[in-house]
Amino acid sequence: METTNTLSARDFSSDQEVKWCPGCGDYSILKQMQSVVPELGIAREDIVFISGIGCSSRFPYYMNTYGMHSIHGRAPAIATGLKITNPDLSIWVITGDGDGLSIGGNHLIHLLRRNVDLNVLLFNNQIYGLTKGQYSPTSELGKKTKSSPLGSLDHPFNPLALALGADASFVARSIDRDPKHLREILSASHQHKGTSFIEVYQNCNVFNDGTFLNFTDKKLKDENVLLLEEGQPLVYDQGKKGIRLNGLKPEIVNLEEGASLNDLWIHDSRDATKAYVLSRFFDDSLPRPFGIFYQEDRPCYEDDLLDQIDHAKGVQGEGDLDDLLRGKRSWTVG
Ligand SMILES: Cc1ncc(C[n+]2csc(CCOP(=O)(O)OP(=O)(O)O)c2C)c(N)n1
Ligand code: SF4
Repeated sequence: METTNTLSARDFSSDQEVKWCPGCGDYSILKQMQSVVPELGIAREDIVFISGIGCSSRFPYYMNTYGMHSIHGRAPAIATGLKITNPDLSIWVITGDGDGLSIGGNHLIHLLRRNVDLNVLLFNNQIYGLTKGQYSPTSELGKKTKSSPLGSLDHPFNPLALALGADASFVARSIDRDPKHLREILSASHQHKGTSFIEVYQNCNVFNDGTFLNFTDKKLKDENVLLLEEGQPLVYDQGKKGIRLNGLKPEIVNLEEGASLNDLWIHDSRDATKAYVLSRFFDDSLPRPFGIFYQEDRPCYEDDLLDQIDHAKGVQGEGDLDDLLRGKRSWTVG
């Protein structure tokens, strides 16, 4: 058996022609994944990528591992079944904001509350890419698209607040244009036992170009990106500004005008209340956080299920499928 740490990124690149538009943010996410998996020390045959439908969902074709481009919105259900029957696999669900939050929204929230040991990567480009630019559940209010020519009236989802509300045990955000950060978050999500939910901001340069410019443009990103580091004060804008809490209300303070580092909010990813407050940094009045918002250790669904089956077998014996199907009330017609 060859383990991944004897392999390189090139070994994880499949022979399939990549069919994303030139310049699409999906390329960077693929590249970071291909360079992280060799460091995880897992056998290649023990890694599986399962996606739904969308541009992002073409991802499994391009990873030289097992994979399945499955049914629209249903990757969580298929991945759950696979994990239960093969608990040793490292399983990655690849989905988009349309696939995971429109048609697949229900499947996603139930995966999160069950805490199956999987990694979910939601590529959020705030648009339906594959079907050529209709608004999605994360598109901003007033968004003009082919399906909302007068502007969208739908209040958008905040994916991280949704994940926290569904009691996800690992919740993080990263972005296609920060490769190092994305690789760190992918590794951390693999280390976490339970469902890891990662929102990745991804530029669709054809149908929604520049949506995340505030977080990628050299001139804008310092003022708008807040990198979360465990045990560290919330500081941004090259150390000039910070965030403090007034009760549970976040306030921006200027460190060049007398505010002290000692007054700042210290990031603790095990604090669910503060994670929720961070997830609400969602408009232009506060910088946008990137990193691990929340993590907790909680029993995984597949472990509990397998224990329950073992216990039932201990009490009732192995069981026999034919007997079960025949039941106690079957008879032979003479
Ligand atoms: C049952 C069904 N309904 C609708 C579609 C059309 N459809 C294909 S992909 C998609 C949305 C894709 O958006 P997203 O998940 O954001 O992925 P992206 O293409 O942007 O990566 C839709 C509505 C479909 N293929 N099947
Ligand atoms: S349509 Fe958008 S998301 Fe899809 S491949 Fe092209 S740039 Fe990427």
